[in-house]
Amino acid sequence: MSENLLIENDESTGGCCGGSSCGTAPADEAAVSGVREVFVVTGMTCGHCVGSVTAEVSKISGVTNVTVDLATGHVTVDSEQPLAQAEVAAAVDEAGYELTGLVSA
Ligand SMILES: [Cu+2]
Repeated sequence: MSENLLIENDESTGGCCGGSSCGTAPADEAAVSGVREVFVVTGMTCGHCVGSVTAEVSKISGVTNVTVDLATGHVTVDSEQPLAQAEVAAAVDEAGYELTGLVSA
């Protein structure tokens, strides 16, 4: 009985990676949530700043993910629907920093 299980496992793993569905896995994540915008925020100097901005922007309704690149000041915001830049700017301002613009992807 255990031999049958082993054979089944072997077949399923081999079929998975040989199939054409492999390439669709990474793209799936980006396609799920609707909108991604990248904003430029000035004034952030350390991880604490990043945490403050991330916390405030995450509070905006519909926001699913916030990623801050401290080196560039780029704040990547994923959301279920398009956000008003003024709304994001207000959140950034609330954290104590300034949103200066939008990076076009
Ligand atoms: Cu800081």
